Amino acid sequence: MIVVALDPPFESRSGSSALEDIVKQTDAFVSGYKVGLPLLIQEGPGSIRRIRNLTEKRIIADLKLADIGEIMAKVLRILVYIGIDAVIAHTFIGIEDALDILVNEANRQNIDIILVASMSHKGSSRYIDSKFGEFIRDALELKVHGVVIGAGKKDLIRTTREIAGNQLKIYTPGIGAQGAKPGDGLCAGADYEIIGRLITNDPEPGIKAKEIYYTQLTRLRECHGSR
Ligand code: BMP
Repeated sequence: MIVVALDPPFESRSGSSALEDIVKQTDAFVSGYKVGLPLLIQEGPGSIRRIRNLTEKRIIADLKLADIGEIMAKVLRILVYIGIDAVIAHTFIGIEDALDILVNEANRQNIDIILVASMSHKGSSRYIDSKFGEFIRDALELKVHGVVIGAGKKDLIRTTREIAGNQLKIYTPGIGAQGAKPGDGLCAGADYEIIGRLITNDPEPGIKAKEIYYTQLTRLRECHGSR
């Protein structure tokens, strides 16, 4: 139920094997990995291939795509080539000539699309959150794999689960460094918790991931009745 956000630099380790160390140590306890601009800019696209060679878990490319459809489809084809399984895009760009083209290409390439429905930072309330209901409707209309909702937004997570049932996977970032606790997203109804620094900055990322995994299980047992 953990998706590790692999955003360098990794505080407690240096050198070219830092990324490999984290993936190898955490692989047994996590559901997938999320890679984004920090990794791509710092270590290049080859870094995704290096991860691919180490794990069969899902690799999610988090470029928060927000462009015209043809360009996003082009980016998706390149990402497929380097071994990713899912791509995150913004929802606010709209369906016509944008998300419709991206989703068609993703379906052709057998790639999952995850849409940003609400973010974990405070500023998300200014514009993004005011369109939340429409974003979820768009995600359902497009039949995408899932949505991102900040782990602290428990009401939005609950509402999404109520509206979407199991048609959307819910990914919740904002755990640890940003204040929410492991299990907060899951207890509100999420499927996965996206966790970066709490794991990647730990001197023992494998032990930390294992500890978080068992915390998630305990929290889920405790909160199950009130979900
Ligand atoms: P951390 O656990 O270190 O705070 O990292 C969170 C990760 O989730 C980062 O990769 C960030 O880009 C991503 N993220 C987020 O924090 N909030 C969002 O609303 C959406 C995200 O993708």
